[in-house]
Amino acid sequence: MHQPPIPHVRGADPQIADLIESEARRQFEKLRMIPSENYVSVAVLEASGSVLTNKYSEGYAGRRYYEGQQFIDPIETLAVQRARDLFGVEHANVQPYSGSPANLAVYLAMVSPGDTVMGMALPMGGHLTHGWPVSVTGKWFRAVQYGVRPDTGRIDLDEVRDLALRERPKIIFCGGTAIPRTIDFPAFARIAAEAGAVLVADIAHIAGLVAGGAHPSPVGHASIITTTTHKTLRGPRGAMIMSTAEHATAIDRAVFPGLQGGPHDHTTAAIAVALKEAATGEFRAYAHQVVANARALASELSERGYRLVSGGTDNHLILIDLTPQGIGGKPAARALDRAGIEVNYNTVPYDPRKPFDPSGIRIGTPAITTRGLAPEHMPQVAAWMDAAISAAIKDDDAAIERIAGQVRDMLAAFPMTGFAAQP
Ligand code: DSN
Repeated sequence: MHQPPIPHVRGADPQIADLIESEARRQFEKLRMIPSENYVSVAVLEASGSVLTNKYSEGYAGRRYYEGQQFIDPIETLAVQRARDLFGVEHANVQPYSGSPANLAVYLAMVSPGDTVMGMALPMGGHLTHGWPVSVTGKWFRAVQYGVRPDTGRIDLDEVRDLALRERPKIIFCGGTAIPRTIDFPAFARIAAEAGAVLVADIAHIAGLVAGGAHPSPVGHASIITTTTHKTLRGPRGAMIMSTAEHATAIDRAVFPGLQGGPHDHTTAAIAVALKEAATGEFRAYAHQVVANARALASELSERGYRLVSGGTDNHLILIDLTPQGIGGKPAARALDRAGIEVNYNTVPYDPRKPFDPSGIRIGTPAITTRGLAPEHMPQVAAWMDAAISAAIKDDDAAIERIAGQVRDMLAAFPMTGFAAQP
């Protein structure tokens, strides 16, 4: 059953209670390998589900537009201080509702409609809000986009430099959603300085790795850093913008009143709890284990003939081009899900197929590492993935069902925060 228990939801709304319980069990029984997902602690869940949701707090600590902030102000101040301490930044704003609003606030703070901005193209591993044409950031700004080299699957920093010097963007985003390799923040900083741009590091995917010392930090290189709080950082759905003191006022004004109204105080409290957890030695070990698991899994998959974009991984994420297997990303992801392995279909760089039916799948180890899986389990995980994809190619439903049962049996031995197998 769900932890903490939800008897009041059950009393008031059995339909929703049933769905929440089913989702908790689904999360318990599946290898959750979407790289942007995780399992938060029960402490984070409790803070998210607290009476803080009842409160309005437009403004910032000590400067609010509503009364009754006696306890909200210290909660937000603690969250801000913990973010500053954990990442070593001069300023933190913990109010953005999620990653896209955080990035939009950066645009509002730093540029005007029509200005040139630069980011990594979405199909190359960037994010919608880094200037992709269908996003407001690609419609309202003159967005120029960089990618990865077709032969290496890695960012070509000479190409980034040439583009930046030619186009003179006001801001340059580095980071993204499907980048399996270390981001070279010092190199991006040198390019931004040469081009007269402000460097923005979007570390949503790797924030927990940065906090845990398993990925280099952008601090000292990017003067603005955005992140969600719910991926490798293992907090609630939310986001933060961190910056040098120079940009603090512009960022704060852009978040509120520029873009948002009242912050979600229950989320702020849960972010504070997650940041406290992320400052522990246990979390550092977790961050390193996430990377060790991804490396072990990448090596197993390579040995089984899978084509990994960039040839492997340095972080939590693996992008697989399934073209050699002769199956699209979408049918593969669907088969894997039925086999108890949850991933997402994804474009690969230079994908000849459409984004809704792309060539690849994107997998990651943050959630399975939280469950307690270690590198010694990765050969089995790779074998199951391989068997499920082969079964999908052969339409072998029985094999897929068999794998789902084996995954369920294995995971029964790995406790999940948020679910108790025995009430
Ligand atoms: N949802 C994020 C991810 O899955 O990477 C992107 O917005």
